[in-house]
Amino acid sequence: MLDTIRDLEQEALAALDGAADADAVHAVVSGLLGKKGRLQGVLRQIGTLPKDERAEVGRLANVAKRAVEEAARKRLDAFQAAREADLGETEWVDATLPGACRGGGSFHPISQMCREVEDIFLGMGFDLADGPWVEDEWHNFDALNIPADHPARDLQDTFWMEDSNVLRTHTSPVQLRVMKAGRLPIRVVCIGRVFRNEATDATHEHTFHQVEGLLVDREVSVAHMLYVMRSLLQELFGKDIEVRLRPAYFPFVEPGFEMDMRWRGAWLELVGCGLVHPNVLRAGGIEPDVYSGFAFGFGIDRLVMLRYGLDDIRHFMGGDLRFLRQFTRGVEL
Ligand code: FA5
Repeated sequence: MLDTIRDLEQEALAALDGAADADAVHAVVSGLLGKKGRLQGVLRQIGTLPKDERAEVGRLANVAKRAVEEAARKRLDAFQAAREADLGETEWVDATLPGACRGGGSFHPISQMCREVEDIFLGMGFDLADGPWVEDEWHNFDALNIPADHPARDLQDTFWMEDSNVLRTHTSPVQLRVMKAGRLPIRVVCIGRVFRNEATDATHEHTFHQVEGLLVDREVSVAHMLYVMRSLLQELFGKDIEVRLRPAYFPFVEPGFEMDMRWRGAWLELVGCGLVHPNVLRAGGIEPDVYSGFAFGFGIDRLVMLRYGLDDIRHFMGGDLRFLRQFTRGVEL
């Protein structure tokens, strides 16, 4: 039995010498010393020996066990040291490589223009105002000097709700909401979605975006309005932009104008504007003999078309990512 133990020890030491990796080392150790290991198998037969031989067998088994454990530890240390020495070669990271980039989103071109216009007006000291998309008839029409039997109602094709509310056809009802809030003087812009029951074509959408401006104070004149409108267009299209005012009819302003801008040799109709009609001031709870004001409204979508030379307004709501991906400037969120 003593020889068997010595043989097992030598065999295990040789196997450890030849072990290719840490797993092989663990396999040798458990094959010899584990509960079902070969040394345990030998020791289980110790009871069959004469008593005076048993102590020597036990001692030798311990010696063999320690020798194998010591050799295994040394092999494992050697593997670990080799792995650490290789680390610089096998597991290095190039910190200068560009990272894997997730495709970032960007703002819709309409939203980009809305933000730009918003910034310009905030810079001129205007506040932002807003109102609901589902509007009542009074705010959308009556209070704007467009009574039910007035032909001006036909100027805007309207989506009517079953309860006689409407999807707002323009941002002008926000004028009334601001006036009724009761704080004077007023200097606000509202930028938002509007809806018209249009037969759509390249320049007409059923859902588009308008900017509404309202300034109410004492002794406000067309000159103030002209200054603000011209400043806006100069900021958007450049300092040497040429504009003109033409008389136009909107029931909620008097006098009313269209402002045109000269663009590539032609006059483009851009902004509806005028001095707020006394009836509208009254509907908003403002005394027209004391206060006056100007209001203006224009479409954002057609401005964006102009800027990028787009030929069809329906691209904006079309949801085609190939179209939208062309407008990735101004992506900072
Ligand atoms: C109005 O909506 C007035 N509320 C504007 C206004 C405000 C005038 C304050 C005076 C004082 P109008 O219906 O013209 O006006 O529309 C204004 C702008 O909205 C147009 O110049 C155009 O740029 C845009 N627009 C109108 N209909 C459509 C449409 N179907 N699709 C895209 N843009 C449109």
